[in-house]
Amino acid sequence: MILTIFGYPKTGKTTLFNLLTGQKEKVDKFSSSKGDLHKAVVSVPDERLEKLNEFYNTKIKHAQIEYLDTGSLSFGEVKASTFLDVLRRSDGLIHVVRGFSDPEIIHPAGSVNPQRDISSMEDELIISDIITVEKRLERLEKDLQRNKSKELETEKKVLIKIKEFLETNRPLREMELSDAEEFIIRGFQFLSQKPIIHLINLDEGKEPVREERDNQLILSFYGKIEEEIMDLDEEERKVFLEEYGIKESIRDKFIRESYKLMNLISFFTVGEDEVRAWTIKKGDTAYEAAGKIHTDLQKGFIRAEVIFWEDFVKVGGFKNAKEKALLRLEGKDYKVKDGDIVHIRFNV
Ligand SMILES: Nc1nc2c(ncn2[C@@H]2O[C@H](COP(=O)(O)OP(=O)(O)OP(=O)(O)O)[C@@H](O)[C@H]2O)c(=O)[nH]1
Ligand SMILES: [Mg+2]
Repeated sequence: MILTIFGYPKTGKTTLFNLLTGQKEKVDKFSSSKGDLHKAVVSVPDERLEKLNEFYNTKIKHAQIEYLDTGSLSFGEVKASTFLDVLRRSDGLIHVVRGFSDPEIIHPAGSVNPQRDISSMEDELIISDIITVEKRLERLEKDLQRNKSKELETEKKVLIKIKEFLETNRPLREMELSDAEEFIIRGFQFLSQKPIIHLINLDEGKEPVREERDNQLILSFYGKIEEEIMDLDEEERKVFLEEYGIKESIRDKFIRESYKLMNLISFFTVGEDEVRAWTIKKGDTAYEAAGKIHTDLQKGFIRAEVIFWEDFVKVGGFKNAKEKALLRLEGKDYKVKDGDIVHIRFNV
């Protein structure tokens, strides 16, 4: 899963990136980060893996998230940005918003106003999608003159509907789409359709923010304080955060919130060689889970043996579970649940 941090200049993007990944990229008041792109892969902490591994004593593989930190975008720049492709390839967007005051760091709009910047960025995502739709529609017109294909006609109809929706100034994540429509537009990677977290970087002492809407979440963090205590060990960090009245560091909070926002869940595979967590969407089937592990498992799918991780621990491992007939046999369409241990039976 790729999550991309982006936003207007000097909002604390790289500070956040460092907090989430433990990297030490340069953070500074004045120099421009225009062309920069930082990358880091982090493991998703999951205590269940340790519990499961007590039965195997082998290596643990956590689910992984790739974080990208883009250089700054000026107001109005998204549609023409060099980072457009990076944003499109992302599974989710993290928009860092300035909420801290610091007279030395100039805000390009002249004042600190998180709500204004959030709606301005939302507008920019919508505009960039309108441009994408218009370009495609132009092309489609030309193609249709040469070749009256039914498929192209359908695509045109869907895109016109999309365009009309966007022109009411609403992001695509709020639009109800049929599976067929969804399928047609998938390739465009529309920015306003992606799950987004607007993350406000606050001064210490300010009330934390949490607001949730369709696929959109507004949260806050305290960049400066958290940066200062980044190198402390976990216990000391906790004590410091408490002193500042901060309940949970952004690092701990973030993965949980992004999983929830994006409707992601984890399932496990266990064995002598590894105990491993995999990320899928809520509602994904055993067939889709098999494909996540390996295309061969999906192609040759026969059945999935499934047991909930807690039952597995309670009963004392796979062998006991099998003996007590606690492994359920599920078919292709079984909807995998968060915490399921899944073992795919397949034909080669
Ligand atoms: N006062 C204050 N300063 C902060 C806070 N977060 C970041 N800064 C400072 O703001 C400056 C820019 O921080 P970065 O993390 O580099 O911001 P950025 O958004 O990556 O900046 P660009 O990539 O250049 O757009 C640095 O001097 C930080 O120390 C904060 O919460 N409070
Ligand atoms: Mg930066």
